[in-house]
Amino acid sequence: MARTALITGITGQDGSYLAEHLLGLGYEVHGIVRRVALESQRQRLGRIAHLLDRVVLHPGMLESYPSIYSVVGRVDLDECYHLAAQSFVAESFDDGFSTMQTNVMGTHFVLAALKELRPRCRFYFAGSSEMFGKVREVPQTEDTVFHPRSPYAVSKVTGFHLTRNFRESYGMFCASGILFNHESPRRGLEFVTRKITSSAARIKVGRQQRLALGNLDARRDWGHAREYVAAMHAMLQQDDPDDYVVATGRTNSVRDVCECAFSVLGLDYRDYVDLDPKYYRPAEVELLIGDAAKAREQLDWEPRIGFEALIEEMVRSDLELASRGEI
Ligand code: G4F
Repeated sequence: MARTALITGITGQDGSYLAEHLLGLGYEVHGIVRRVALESQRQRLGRIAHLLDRVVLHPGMLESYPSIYSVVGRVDLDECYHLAAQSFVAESFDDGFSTMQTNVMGTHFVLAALKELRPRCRFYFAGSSEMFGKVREVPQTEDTVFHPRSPYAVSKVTGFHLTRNFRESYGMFCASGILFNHESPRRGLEFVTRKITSSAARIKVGRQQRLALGNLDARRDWGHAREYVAAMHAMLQQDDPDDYVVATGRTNSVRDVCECAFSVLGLDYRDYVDLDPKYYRPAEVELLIGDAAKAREQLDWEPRIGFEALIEEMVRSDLELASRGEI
């Protein structure tokens, strides 16, 4: 019999790739989406438009326990992937309260509803390398101490501990992925890689003149989202629940992204990029680089797409969109 999975955040970058991955494995896939998304499908369901006849969408909101409870009660779930969150770090400095509300309470609501109604359902929590923040060691592993540097990161540390607490207190199968930055042509336009690739493409076709950025020296461990969702699934197939770092083990600066993206189009980023203090964060995470040895050994997971190939894929996709006037 087909296994059934629920994805919160199914309309996002990771949710859309995960839905494809699970459908490919024969799963029955359900997703929670805001009611407003069902009413304006073209704008809000774009990433899963090609999957709409193969997934079941339930209107619901993370901010409401009754809403989550009712969806969880409706479907006999084997696995739940909790990806929905306010995931833009910069925004969390502007409105820490709603980031906390959505990310902390939302996670607690999903865990509590599963405990009540589906205690045998396996649960995945989308942890983040932002939890390492002001890093205590390089590279970061599952044992590295957290030092979160933003309301977003604090919310993810709390969600991580909640997840572990449900595992240890109630014997539920709850696992967390500590995913380092992962990008793709489906990345939101506000995140730095996509901001750069979309701007470079728009500049190339004459739809934009300049690109304003913040800290060019920040370094991240950037992988491809399509590969990272396979690790999420693998975590829920283990004999015992655990936490795993998912990363490439390579770090690049924001400047490297600029150089790579513009050079794909035969341009020099130095001719177009301006620094704007508006994009600096009150507290920055300077360097992230993960050691995914545990995922390699236990999940048999390994990233194959390198940094340059990732950025080039994003640029080429954005060039098509920019040529059609869609970005
Ligand atoms: O692309 P970013 O906004 O991603 P960030 O903050 O690293 O967070 C992303 O990855 C996390 C995993 O580690 C996720 F948990 C999180 O949800 C999200 O997906 O910024 C990357 C870096 C930062 O250091 C930022 O200061 O780029 C720097 N940056 C420089 N100029 C900029 C800009 N970031 C953005 N978004 N926009 C700029 O203009």
